[in-house]
Amino acid sequence: MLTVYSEEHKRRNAKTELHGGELVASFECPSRIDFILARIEEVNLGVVEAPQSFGLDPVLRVHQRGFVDFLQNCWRDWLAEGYGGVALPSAWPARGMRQDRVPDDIRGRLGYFAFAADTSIEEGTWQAVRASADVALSAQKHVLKGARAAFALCRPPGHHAASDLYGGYCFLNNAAIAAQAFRDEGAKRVAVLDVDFHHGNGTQEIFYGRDDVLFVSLHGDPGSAFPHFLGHADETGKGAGEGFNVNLPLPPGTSFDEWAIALEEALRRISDFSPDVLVVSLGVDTFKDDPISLFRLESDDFKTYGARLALLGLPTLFVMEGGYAVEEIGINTVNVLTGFDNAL
Ligand code: OKP
Ligand code: ZN
Repeated sequence: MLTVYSEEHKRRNAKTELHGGELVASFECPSRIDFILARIEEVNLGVVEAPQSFGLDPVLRVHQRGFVDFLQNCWRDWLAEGYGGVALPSAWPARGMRQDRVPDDIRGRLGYFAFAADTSIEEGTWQAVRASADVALSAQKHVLKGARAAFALCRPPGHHAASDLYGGYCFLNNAAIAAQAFRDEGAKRVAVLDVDFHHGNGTQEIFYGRDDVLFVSLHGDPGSAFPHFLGHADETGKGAGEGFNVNLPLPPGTSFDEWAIALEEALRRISDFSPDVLVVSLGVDTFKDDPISLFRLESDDFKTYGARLALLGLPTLFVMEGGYAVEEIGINTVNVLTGFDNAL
């Protein structure tokens, strides 16, 4: 399987993250990618190539212009305030407050466009974010042109980013941008399967009113896991999108046996939809030793479910999302991909 990868990801090197009431080293760190690339080479997964540049047009198909402008200019605007630290939100347009005015003040804009306080914006963040979207689009083109599968080694991840919200380490929704590109380039129906431990609230929001993109997610129940405010089973879509959003929340401590039962339900829903193409939001933070997640998958389980995904028989684009057990992230991620390849 071909991999697309950009060195630009290194420009995203968050100095800190608010976690458990402390400012700690960010879990979403550049070395995650080093371990994945090393493993890709170790097992000879296939060619690794750099992305092409697609500009912002495909990004603006799923994200609002004002939000993209904010991301692009945020660090400059924050520096202009003379602050010494990283750009973080600290006040939000919460219940009862105005959401119909986007503040000019950068502190107001941060709160307006962020849904969580875990994700800093810093020097280089935008450059890495833009490259990550190009990685997804470049891999998408390979599948569009007939490859059975391709791997977009995206960083930063994307599935928490909504049309005009960032947070959860995500800024632009790489998987949604690629799914929309498939639609714009001829696919009639696209399925997105999100296997990251966390609910892909951004992807859900982007496609919630649509019947041409099915979103199916297996994740930690929002009753006990980030992003806390979306991802329940009764979120099934709205309007034309009713019935085209499938959430399969699972409790803390879920083992592979239990997870695999939910996966079968997910795959049934996808098969019933008969999509032209599958986008997999591939987070491996379902691993038992992940430092911020609550499931119990073992490294071999990733190979097992990779093989199962291949049996859907669909052209498949894998888009990297989470995974924070850094030492094992290469083995776990590439196990999904080799499991898939070996089942063909
Ligand atoms: C991103 B992805 C803890 C605050 C919450 C958010 C986790 C985002 C996961 N410092 N952290 O879905 O893997
Ligand atoms: Zn995650």
